Amino acid sequence: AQDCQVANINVMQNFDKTRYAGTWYAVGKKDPEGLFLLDNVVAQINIEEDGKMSATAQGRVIILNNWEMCAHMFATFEETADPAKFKMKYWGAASYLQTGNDDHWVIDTDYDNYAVHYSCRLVDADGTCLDGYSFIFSRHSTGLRPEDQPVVLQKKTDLCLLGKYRRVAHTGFCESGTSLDPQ
Ligand code: AZE
Repeated sequence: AQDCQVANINVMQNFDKTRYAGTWYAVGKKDPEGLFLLDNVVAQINIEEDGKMSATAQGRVIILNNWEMCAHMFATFEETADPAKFKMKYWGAASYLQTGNDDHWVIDTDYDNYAVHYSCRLVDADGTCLDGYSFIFSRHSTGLRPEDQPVVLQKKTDLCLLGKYRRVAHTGFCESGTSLDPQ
């Protein structure tokens, strides 16, 4: 959708949520307005016994008075008419973290190496996205395989977000005892 209309964005065909399940490391992100996950973002997608998709995610955030912490987040997903488009309800393990109801669209994935995620929070009057975010996920914390980079570059272009992504560092911040959350 090079007209940048949110309604014309192509998502993954024949999306298979069971193959999407498992651990994804964010290796790139385009931020929305306001507070957001900074780095060390890891998502774990689960399929519940009733077949519904859920997720946990973590990432470094800075809240309130420059308080740096590892945010532990939970999400449930509501299916829509398009199998690659979900409504994601999410909340934090601690009450001062963010809650919300965002779109969760899977733009493209090979399930084994990369996934391109997109969420538009606010569609402008002209049909383009006024406020949204996107993650480039990898099954490998080290980044994308060289052969996946051109595919992802094309998807960033299709989303009209080329040049708006930042690399997501994985420094181990959320892996040790640095979390101030209740477990
Ligand atoms: C996502 C996919 C897996 C589940 C979740 C995701 C998004 C989480 C946020 C969290 C924001 C937290 C903030 C805390 C202060 C897309 C990675 C829940 C957007 C800003």
